[in-house]
Amino acid sequence: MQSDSTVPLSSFVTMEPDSGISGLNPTEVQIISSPQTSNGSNYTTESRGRFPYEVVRSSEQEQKIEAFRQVLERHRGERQIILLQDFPDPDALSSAWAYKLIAQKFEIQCEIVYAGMLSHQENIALVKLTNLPLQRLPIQTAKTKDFSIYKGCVLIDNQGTTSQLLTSVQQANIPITVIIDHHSMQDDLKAEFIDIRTYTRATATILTQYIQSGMLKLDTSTPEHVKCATALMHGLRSDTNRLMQAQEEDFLAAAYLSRFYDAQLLNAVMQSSRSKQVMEVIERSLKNRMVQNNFSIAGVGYLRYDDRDAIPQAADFLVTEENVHTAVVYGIVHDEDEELEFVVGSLRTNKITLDPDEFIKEAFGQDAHGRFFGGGRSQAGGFEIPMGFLSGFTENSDYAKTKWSVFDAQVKQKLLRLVNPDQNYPKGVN
Ligand SMILES: [Mn+2]
Repeated sequence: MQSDSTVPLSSFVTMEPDSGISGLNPTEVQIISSPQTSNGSNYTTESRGRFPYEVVRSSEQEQKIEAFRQVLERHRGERQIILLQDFPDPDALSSAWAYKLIAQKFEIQCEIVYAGMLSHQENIALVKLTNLPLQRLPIQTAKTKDFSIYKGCVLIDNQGTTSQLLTSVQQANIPITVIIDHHSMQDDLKAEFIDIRTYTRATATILTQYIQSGMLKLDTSTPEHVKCATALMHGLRSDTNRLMQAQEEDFLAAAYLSRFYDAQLLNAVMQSSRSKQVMEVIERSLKNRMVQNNFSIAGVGYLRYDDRDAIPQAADFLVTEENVHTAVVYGIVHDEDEELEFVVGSLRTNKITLDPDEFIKEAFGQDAHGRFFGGGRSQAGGFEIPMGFLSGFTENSDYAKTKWSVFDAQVKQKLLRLVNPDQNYPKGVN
């Protein structure tokens, strides 16, 4: 990798990873190999099993678990709606399922819903092979749906900014009961219980910790438990780049799940192949990419709504190129149902000092209501910019080309401003 001096420090680069990039705060989780805790008094252990490692929780973590338990207890017997991002990924899917199973222990019945598409082959395979309880709730249906049966709404692996459904649920005056996420803080949402850990690699790790604390006793003779543990393992692996970016707590969660998951089932989920459309988008991204300062940037033109997940898959692929630490892939996604178009993009990075959330926010800014066009978590980010008045009329191919070239140039300039700040914005020189 090139030396950092070629990439001028700007506000999106965090040199001192105080938010936990270097690992968990050592006072938060302690691993012991012997019954004595090394530094003392503040820890309580769960009952020791036959495994040589046990998680020791700080009193702060114990309080969080207790608060979670109390919230669920307060809502015993109610129905809740779990909102996922419009394009749910394995981390979101598995974590929502784990929440649903935990909530069941409190006789809370949950429906897991999403508004968009399951377009990634692996996600379709995950849902099909595990019978993951999930419902698609398109936004048109949501607009007329009676939400009054739900006493609360739950956001898992998102904070509402990536779900079109939140507006409908809020209009129905359904309170947000729980938010569990690991993305950077988005809107200032109020909820009865919030567990947002921006230093944690996967929401599946957080849910696994809740399970491990005794909120759900996993049992290998219960197929649903085995499948959910397998889904969590997949979610955790997929948000940590197959554990390569996993931290101690993720490995611990994975170690715990390894007692329950079905390795063959996980293998079957991961064997799913890429669709032809995804291959074509990857091909376009390869052809169109420009590499500058270790950033690979590629516009892929127009995509159908159903193929939107090809964008992150192309970014995953581009970031594997030698001398590239960060890839950004974007295109114009056409939503035929709503007659709307969006510029949609994904960022993937291996550069530990690059914060995708800040990078995306800095590059694209906010809309008229002060909402950012995107954000991220460690090593990944995304954005979605509504094209509003400029949506549509792409059946005319000359016009479509012109429109794409304008948006392509605009997105590139916004990105390049951060990639080579000096080159694009010479200070005081015109
Ligand atoms: Mn996640």
